[in-house]
Amino acid sequence: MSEQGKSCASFSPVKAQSASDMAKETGGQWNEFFSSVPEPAHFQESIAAVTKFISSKQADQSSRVVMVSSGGTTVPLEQLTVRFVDNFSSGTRGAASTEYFLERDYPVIFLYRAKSLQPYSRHIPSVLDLLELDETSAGVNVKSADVARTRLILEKYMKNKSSYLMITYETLGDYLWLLKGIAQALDCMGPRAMLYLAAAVSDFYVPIHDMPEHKMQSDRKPVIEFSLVPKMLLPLANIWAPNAFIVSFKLETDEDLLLPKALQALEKYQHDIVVANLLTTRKKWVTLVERTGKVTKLVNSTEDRDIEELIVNTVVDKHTEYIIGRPTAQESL
Ligand code: PAZ
Repeated sequence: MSEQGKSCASFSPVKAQSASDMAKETGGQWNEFFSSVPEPAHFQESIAAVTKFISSKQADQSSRVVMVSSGGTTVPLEQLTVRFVDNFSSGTRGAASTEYFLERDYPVIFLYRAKSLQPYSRHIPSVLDLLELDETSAGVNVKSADVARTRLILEKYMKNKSSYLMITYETLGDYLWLLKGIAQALDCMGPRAMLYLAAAVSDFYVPIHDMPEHKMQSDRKPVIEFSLVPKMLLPLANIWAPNAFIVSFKLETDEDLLLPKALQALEKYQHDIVVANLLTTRKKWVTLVERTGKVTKLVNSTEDRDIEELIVNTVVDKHTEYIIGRPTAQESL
């Protein structure tokens, strides 16, 4: 990477006025959301770790940083939570994409749902099935058929483990608190920062004041009233990290909705790319939609390749164009 890096104050966001006005006008909704879901217990430590990680990269003017979000979110139904609503996401997209960003020299903040898939270890679902007893030495060996594959994974992990920072969340509230904090911390990187939002985030939640404190009893039908989660892409792209390159993901089950929804999101939130995918075919093909309206279908033609390699390589090229196209510090004055 050879483009010039910029510091925090040097950029004015290139966003339509309507989106940033709308973001400011709807500010009350985010305030209401954040006052109705508690801050995660580890919030301050997580943001301190993120800030330290970013500072260690910021001085190198050619360095970029990407935050990859990954996995589903839980929506608690009780304050002392026994039950929650969840979704299907396994975290494959985020964990695999992180590996390919590391291959492209991006330091990664990996914001992932606890117990969802992680980079490198995702290739080894069961450690016990990989091992065998060595009766001669009374030790343990990796089965000979798996040695080459395991060694390759281990080599990549050892090479890259200091270039990514893992931050966990569990609930929708934890996720959004951390997303906001990380985006604000990343704003200092200007256009060299990328947010790659692969997590499957709930659109519905129960505010704390609408939730029973204790476990719901089973002597009557439960009545649960969900509220709509405000659209976080609006403040993310217009207030929290207005200079960052932002890639969101859109999942649908009805193909007819895929493109219209992606175009609508770009128009409304003024971010950079939507990667649109269908539940059933998400590992085979995705459609990349840019703010200009350009649409590119990415198809994974081989079984032994991850589609994330294609997505990440395409998005990295677009990020390069984005950085080059931004005004320099002097030009934006
Ligand atoms: O985590 P996974 O690999 O099982 O699935 C990836 C995905 C479908 C959650 C992701 O590609 C995606 O579309 N995320 C955004 C979902 C949405 O909120 O529309």
